Amino acid sequence: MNSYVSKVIDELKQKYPWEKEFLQAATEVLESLSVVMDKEPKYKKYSILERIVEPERTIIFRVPWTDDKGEFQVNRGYRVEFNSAIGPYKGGIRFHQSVNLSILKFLGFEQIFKNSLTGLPMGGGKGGSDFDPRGKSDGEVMRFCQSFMTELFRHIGPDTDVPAGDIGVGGREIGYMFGQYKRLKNEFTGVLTGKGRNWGGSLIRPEATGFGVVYFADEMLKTKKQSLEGKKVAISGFGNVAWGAAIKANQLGAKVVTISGPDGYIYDEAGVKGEKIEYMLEMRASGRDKVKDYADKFKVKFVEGKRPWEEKVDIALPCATQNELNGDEAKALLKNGCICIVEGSNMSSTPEAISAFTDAKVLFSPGKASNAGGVATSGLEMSQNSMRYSWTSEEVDQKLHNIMINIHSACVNAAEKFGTPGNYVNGANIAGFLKVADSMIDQGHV
Ligand code: 2IT
Repeated sequence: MNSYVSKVIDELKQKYPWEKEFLQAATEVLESLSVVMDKEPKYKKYSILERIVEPERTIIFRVPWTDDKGEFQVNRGYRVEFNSAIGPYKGGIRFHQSVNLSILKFLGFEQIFKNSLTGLPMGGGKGGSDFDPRGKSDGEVMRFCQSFMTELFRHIGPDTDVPAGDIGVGGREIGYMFGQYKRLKNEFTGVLTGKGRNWGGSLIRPEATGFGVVYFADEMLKTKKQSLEGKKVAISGFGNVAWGAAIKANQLGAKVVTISGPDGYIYDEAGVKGEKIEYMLEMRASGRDKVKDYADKFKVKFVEGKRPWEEKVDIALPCATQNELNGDEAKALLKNGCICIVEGSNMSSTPEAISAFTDAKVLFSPGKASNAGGVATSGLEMSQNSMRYSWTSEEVDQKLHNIMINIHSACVNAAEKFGTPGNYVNGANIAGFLKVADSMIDQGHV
């Protein structure tokens, strides 16, 4: 490994030993950049790596709210404004009991490179709270969102930082936060994306992440003269990304046989399609967070406490959360003949899983490339808001599809140029990095 890279990784490990997820994400990116540092001494000269691993600004705040019983509750709120070299900070907000600074730094860091890959002018950021949305009433969610925005509003803006949804934050939460922002600022602007279609949201934004994952998978398969037609697909999760991926995979002729939740996974030999896909939305709206409901309703196999990677499939689309596919599961997929793994969630695979895929030379794409369709369509929402105009579904879908094709070629080209053809991890990290790093150099020592 390049000595500048290993020095920066060592320093990070010493400074933030408890930030497990952030160290994992940063190590992966920096290791990919070793070859770039060997070739281009300017990045060391300008301390680009030391700067890029440090968020420009981190905001941590108290979120007090009152539950339906009138009892006082307190959560922690965060916004990590990681990098604004190529545009305003941009990235989702996650509401989940596991949220902490390490997870948001990992997500914000990934977002820098992902947003760069989209080709749109967006910097990297991420936010959230350890608020647990499970079993909360609409009123509780609204009061929580209003309180969260009452602090956050002073730090964001359409030209400063534009949050969106992530796990636990969908159209309803964006609506409550947008309403509160508007009230506090007396401004109707594109300060958030993922808005409702009646009030500035982009068509196709809800579907975009999952559609993009499948468009990307299609491009990867084309490099091997293959397609999705007739392929068996395992999807994990049943949220927004899994839902969009299931729709598009069906449209392109694949058969989706699994979805999953924190309670286990379901296997549906007849295929997750038609009304069954729409049922995923109902499961999400119920706030129960249980995929067993699907098995009960459609009378299919439910495997408790397991993830779907033990099933025999051609393609795996992890669309649930980080580190949801480990080394043993990767080996099980490979043993069963899986040829293509496309991450829909951020950092779905552990480093051991990635090594197993890379060693086996199967098609593997990291989330920052293959799930970039979500934030790309957020970028398109920002453009429409700035123009005070809206595109049709077909126009947005076409632009999304082109963006995914472009990201795919950017990854393939960078991987090849830097000596690891077919390695989408290196390709995505390098292509995403170069644009941001060169912009940082152009803008001086900031
Ligand atoms: O991880 C992601 O890219 C997102 N949650 C979407 C971010 C966005 O700003 O649309």
